[in-house]
Amino acid sequence: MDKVKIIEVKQSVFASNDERADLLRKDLKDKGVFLLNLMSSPGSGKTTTLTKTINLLKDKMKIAVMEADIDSDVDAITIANTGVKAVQLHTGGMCHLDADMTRQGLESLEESDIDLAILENVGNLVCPAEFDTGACKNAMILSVPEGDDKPLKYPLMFSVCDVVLINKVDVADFFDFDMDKCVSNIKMRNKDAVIIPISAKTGEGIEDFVQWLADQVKEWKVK
Ligand SMILES: Nc1nc2c(ncn2[C@@H]2O[C@H](COP(=O)(O)OP(=O)(O)OP(=O)(O)O)[C@@H](O)[C@H]2O)c(=O)[nH]1
Ligand SMILES: [Mg+2]
Repeated sequence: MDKVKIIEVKQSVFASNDERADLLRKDLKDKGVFLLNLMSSPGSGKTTTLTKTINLLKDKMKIAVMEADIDSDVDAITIANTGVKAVQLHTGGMCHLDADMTRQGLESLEESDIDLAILENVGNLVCPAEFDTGACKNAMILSVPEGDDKPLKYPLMFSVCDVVLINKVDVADFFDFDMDKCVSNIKMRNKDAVIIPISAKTGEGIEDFVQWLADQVKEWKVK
């Protein structure tokens, strides 16, 4: 039997993605489900970060993950190996998910009582930032090898994010990456963004992200 389900999600036929996104957020609120949308360029460490995060949180809350990619099921299998429910969403070549595609993904999880649903969006610093998925919070990962100038080049991605994880700090010595410059570039785009340097490889900083995430889930459920 296949390890994970693969769902072909279809682009929304609805005119207003923003309205669909607000509706999805309201439904999530009513059900007490917190949805995190995780974005980044390909290979910055989304799946590795999620694996570490899930291992620290899975005994405290019920987690389910949607892995969105143009093809393959490798990320969903990686996440399913942590023991939480994971589905692979195929976007039919699209470089992002919209709110209705996200709703199709949530329905395909076929799970009740989820506390935390996570969407690993398609790896891309442009299109995913343009479409509200209906998530309660947006997270993005910028990894050290990509360079500290990315907030200057991709403003929207940084301005829509609630938290920015600066990943792969374990290899910082091998790159001309200026952490202070990076933080100030992010703050220029989004003064309210929470910034957490991490290494998904060594685990450095992951507990700080887990704490941030657990606080968001708690806050979403009580309000
Ligand atoms: N040195 C180092 N390597 C890392 C770290 N995090 C991830 N990697 C490596 O970076 C590569 C890509 O990691 P993934 O977690 O697959 O990245 P992703 O963002 O999920 O990639 P896509 O889903 O393809 O967009 C893998 O070889 C990881 O082992 C880190 O903190 N440090
Ligand atoms: Mg991945």
